[in-house]
Amino acid sequence: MRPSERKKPEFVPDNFRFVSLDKGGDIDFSEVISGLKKTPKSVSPKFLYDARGSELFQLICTTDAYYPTRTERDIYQRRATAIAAEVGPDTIVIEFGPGDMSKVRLLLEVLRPQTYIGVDVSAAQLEDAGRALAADFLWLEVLAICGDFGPSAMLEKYLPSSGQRVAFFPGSTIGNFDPDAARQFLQGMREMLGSGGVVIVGVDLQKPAIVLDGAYNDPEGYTRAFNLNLLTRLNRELGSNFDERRFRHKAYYSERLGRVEMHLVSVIEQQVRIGEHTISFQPGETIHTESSWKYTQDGFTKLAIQAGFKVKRFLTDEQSWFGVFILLAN
Ligand code: AVJ
Repeated sequence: MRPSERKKPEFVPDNFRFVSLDKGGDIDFSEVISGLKKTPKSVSPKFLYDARGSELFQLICTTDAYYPTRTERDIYQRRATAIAAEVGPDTIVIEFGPGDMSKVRLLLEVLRPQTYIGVDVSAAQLEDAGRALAADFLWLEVLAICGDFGPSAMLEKYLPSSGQRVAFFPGSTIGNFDPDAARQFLQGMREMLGSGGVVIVGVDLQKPAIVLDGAYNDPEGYTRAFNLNLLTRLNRELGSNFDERRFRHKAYYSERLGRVEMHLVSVIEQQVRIGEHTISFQPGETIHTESSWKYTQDGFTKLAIQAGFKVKRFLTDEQSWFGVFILLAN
């Protein structure tokens, strides 16, 4: 993180701790290069979330077109008591990719966990959000861990030994994984949680393409800016020379695959330098920057069962646009 991106030091409450695992949110150079040298070209969506990217994603969430955030929030708001009843008392809530931590806030007063742990790749946002959460909920132990999220062995040493572990994975972030990787991720969670552990996971559901295409092409242009910001970040952090004007945003729902694909399209034939590497683009060639898989209730239930869970409860909105699954580890 650059000094300019860091906010001024503020009051740090006693119930807040911040730790950074290995990379601390910096770009893994070799991972980006190898993705750009593949055919078709791709860059992991986790790189979209530098300080500016996180800001833009928050703006996306305020648009009318991007329905998932408000739909999911509504489910937590209306059903917090039902969720707490399924989860039980004396818990450690571990959230993967908490962003601004606004969703867990909707559950905290009823869930009343002893400890909250947020794991995210965006150091800047994580530290600010964690500090603010601790200041607003002084009875709660708050731990912010910066690193690649996922139930890694690294996490184990930060987990309190007593208390029921509850993994919270909202926002349909799980949709960024291909189904095989999503299954593996859930299996990893199953191991971290142990038998009886609970997962609360938010999953965006399949729906007409016109709604999905709209959600990833908001008229305000935030999604476009979010996607193109990846190139700005690579230029700044890896010293590449992408020209943002020579790429355009493209996002569409593939009904066949059940996923929204987001790409950066090269509008002309061009070459881009990153250190010693040269990446060539044909006109119309794309960098695949994100997949956002959409599930049916049945489809996600099958995946959860394969990963060693049963579905204790499925909550949705009136239009069945978004699903919140409460999973119980076998
Ligand atoms: C935060 C990964 C759930 O896939 O809908 C929003 C990110 N990308 N608009 C999603 C995103 C484009 C978002 N997730």
